[in-house]
Amino acid sequence: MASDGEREIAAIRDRVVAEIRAADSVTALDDVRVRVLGRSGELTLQLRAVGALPASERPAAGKALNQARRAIEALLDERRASLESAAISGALHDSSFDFTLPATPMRLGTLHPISRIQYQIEDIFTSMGFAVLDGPEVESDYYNFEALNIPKNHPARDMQDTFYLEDGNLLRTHTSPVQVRAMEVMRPPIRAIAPGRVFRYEVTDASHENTFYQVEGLMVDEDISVANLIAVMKTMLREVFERDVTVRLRPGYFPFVEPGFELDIRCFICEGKGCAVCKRSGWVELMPCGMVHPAVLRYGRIDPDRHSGFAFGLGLNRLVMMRYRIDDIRLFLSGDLRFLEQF
Ligand code: FA5
Repeated sequence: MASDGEREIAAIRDRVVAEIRAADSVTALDDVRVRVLGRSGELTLQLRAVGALPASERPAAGKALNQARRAIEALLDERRASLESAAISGALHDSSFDFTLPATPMRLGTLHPISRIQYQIEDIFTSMGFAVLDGPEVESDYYNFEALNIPKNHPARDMQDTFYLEDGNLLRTHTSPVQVRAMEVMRPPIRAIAPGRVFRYEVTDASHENTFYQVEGLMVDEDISVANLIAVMKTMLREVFERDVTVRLRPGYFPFVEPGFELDIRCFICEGKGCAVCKRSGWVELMPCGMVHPAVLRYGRIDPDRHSGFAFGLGLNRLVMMRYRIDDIRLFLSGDLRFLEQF
C-alpha cells in the first residue's frame, strides 16, 4: 500500500507532466524545468528533505522521488525536441519566405594582376631550381648602394631618385640589395629570385610609378656566362607570354654588373607601332641585366677568380602591362574595382 509521502510525489509528478504537455514554447518549457528541477525546485527540495525522514521511510521515498525526476526529465527532453522541430517546419511554411528568390550573390575577390604574374614567375623559377627570397623594404645605404659598387657621391646614385628616412635609412630603390644579402648567407651554386616592392621619388606618367615591383634574379656558380643569362630570360618570357617574344639586348650601364645590358621587348600594346607606354619607340625597357661585377661578388664574400654570375632586375609592372595590354601603370595602385574585376 502506498504511503502518504509516495502519494504526494505521484501527485506532483502528474501535475508536472500535465504542465509539460501544456507548454507551447521552449521558453515555457524551461520555466517548468526551473520550477521543478532547479536549485530551489519543488522536486529538488523534496530530494534534499529525504535525509531528515525516519530511516525506515528513506529508501522508499528516495526511490519514488528519483523515478519521478527521471520521468519528468525524459518528458522535458521529448517535448523540447518536438517544439523545436515544429518551430523549424513553421518557418519553412511561413508564406513570407520565398524559396524561389535568387540568393544574394557572394562577392569574391580575385588576385591582383601583379600578384598573379609574380606567383607565376615564382613557379617558373622554382621549377628551374631557384630559391624565392625576400628582403626588407626599408634598407640601409650600404645594401642599396655601397655594396652594389655605388659609393657615396657616385653619379649613378642620381639614376634612382631616393626617398630618405630621417634615421639615415631609405626606401629601397630596387631589389638588387637582396643580391648582396643572398651572397652573404648562401654559398655557390646560388640560384635565387627576389620579388618585391620598390620606391622612387619620381613624377608619375603612363609608364612610371613611385611605387612599383621588381623581380631580382641571381645565379652564381663556376663558369656562368651571358649564354646562361639569355637562356633563363627567354625561358621565363616564353612561359609568361605563352609564346615566343621578340626581345633585343643593348648595352646598359649599371655599376654592379659588367658587362651590363638592357633587355627590351617589343611593345604588346601597339605591336611595335609606337604608343604612350613605349614612348613611341615600339620597345619597352623591361629587364636590365648583366654579369655580376667582381667587386659585388667580393662584397658578398665570393671569390671572383673562382665564381661568376649573372643578375637581372625585372620591372614587374611593365611585364604585367604587356601581358594584359594595360596602357597606364597608375591603374595598378588606383584601387579602381572596375579595373581589378577584370582579372
Ligand atoms: C634597376 O633597378 C637595377 N637594379 C636592375 C638590375 C638588376 C640591373 C640586376 C642589372 C642587374 P632600373 O632602374 O633600370 O634598374 O629598373 C629596372 C626596371 O624597373 C626597368 O627596366 C623598368 O622595367 C622598371 N622601372 C624602373 N623605374 C620604374 C618606374 N618609375 N615605374 C615603373 N617601373 C620602373
